[in-house]
Amino acid sequence: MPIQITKLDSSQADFQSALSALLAFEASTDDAIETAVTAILADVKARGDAAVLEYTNRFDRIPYGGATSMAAFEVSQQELQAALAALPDTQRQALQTAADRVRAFHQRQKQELNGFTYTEADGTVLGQKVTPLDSVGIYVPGGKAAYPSSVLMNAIPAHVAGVGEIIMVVPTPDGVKNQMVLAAAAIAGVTRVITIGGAQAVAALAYGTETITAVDKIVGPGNAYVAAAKRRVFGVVGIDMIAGPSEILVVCDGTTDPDWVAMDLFSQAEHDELAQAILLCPDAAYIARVEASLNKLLPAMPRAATIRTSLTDRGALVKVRDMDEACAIANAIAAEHLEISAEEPQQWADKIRHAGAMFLGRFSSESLGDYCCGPNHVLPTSRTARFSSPLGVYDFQKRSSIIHVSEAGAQTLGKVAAELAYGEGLQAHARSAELRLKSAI
Ligand code: HSO
Ligand code: ZN
Repeated sequence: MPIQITKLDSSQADFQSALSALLAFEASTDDAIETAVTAILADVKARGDAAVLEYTNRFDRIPYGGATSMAAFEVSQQELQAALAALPDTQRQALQTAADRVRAFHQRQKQELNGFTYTEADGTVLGQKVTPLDSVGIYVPGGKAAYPSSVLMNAIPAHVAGVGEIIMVVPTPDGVKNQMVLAAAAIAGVTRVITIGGAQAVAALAYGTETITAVDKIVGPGNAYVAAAKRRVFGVVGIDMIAGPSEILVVCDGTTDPDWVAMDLFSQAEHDELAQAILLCPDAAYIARVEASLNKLLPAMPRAATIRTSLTDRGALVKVRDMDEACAIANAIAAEHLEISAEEPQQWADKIRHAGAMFLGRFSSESLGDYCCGPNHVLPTSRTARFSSPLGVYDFQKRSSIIHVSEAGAQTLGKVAAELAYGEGLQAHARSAELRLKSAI
């Protein structure tokens, strides 16, 4: 059966509302999940390791009657190295190449984040000091979304930033460890791996337990329980974004092999039934060719069912007037991934302001970016690219202001501060500034 993908035309009167309906996505908030997560967080906060142990044995169905101490969930550095050594050579080399390239890209971000100081005429020095976070937790999902590439994308920027302690947690349903995930941890500079997951792992990282030192920030994707737990511990610790389903928007001028574009749309659709894959193109005949490719290529896909649901429920083929209009619509969509599959992509890229990552030219398939180009694959979804950025070194650094006022500076600034402080009715502030005036009264 052909894929029932939505077809839109930007010249239709109801185009804007059809597009809005297509883009509408709200992460479901489930009261039952919220209640369960609240209880787990409180329990781990109160009982520490004992609670984490119980939940892990129960939810992850740890075999042989379950673990009797948290030590059973600790993965040693030797075990990580052994996992790396045991990978097939080609897989180990690919992981290594990807890690090297991701590291090289993120090193550039670090250089851009140098602090600064400047000295005013009266000798007052002002500046900004950048420091890495002391410790972070990286959540890695178990089961079907256990991606080694995501271990690299989360841990490497933290490592490059200079974070001292990088604790990775990963659940092991039925006690089964994902060897490639462990191997990725070995390469990425993770300092500690603990095979726990769910809200209990988030709680352990946020509050600390007898065996897990509380971290300063928790990053990484997870299921609805993990997302709810991260939202709730925000404030006690920092968190990254709460990622929504994957998205790909292809803007094509009609010159790329339609099979390539079809497979690029599949590549994100295969992540999730809720993933979103959209094509914008000014050439109606070309759109028909892409649709033919979609139907031709789908049956051979192992994840055909997921792809079909994603394309049917949330995908679209959109005929636009011209490439300029495609760029305007792309800005409105603010997609996580934007491919500009066109002959001269730069002219169109110049018009794009909102996209998590831009892939320019027909050879830049989004899948290359997911694994090994170097830029991060943790990107803003659900139109949040309007105001947020890819995960980066800057997410693992923070800034402190530096203020070193000279004696001369205290004279001029003291009068300004005192004036404003009296205006705010804050006498101690005013006096604190005035006591440093030479003519102190
Ligand atoms: N495309 C995903 C990341 C990923 N792809 C991991 C493959 N593995 C983020 O939207
Ligand atoms: Zn992907």
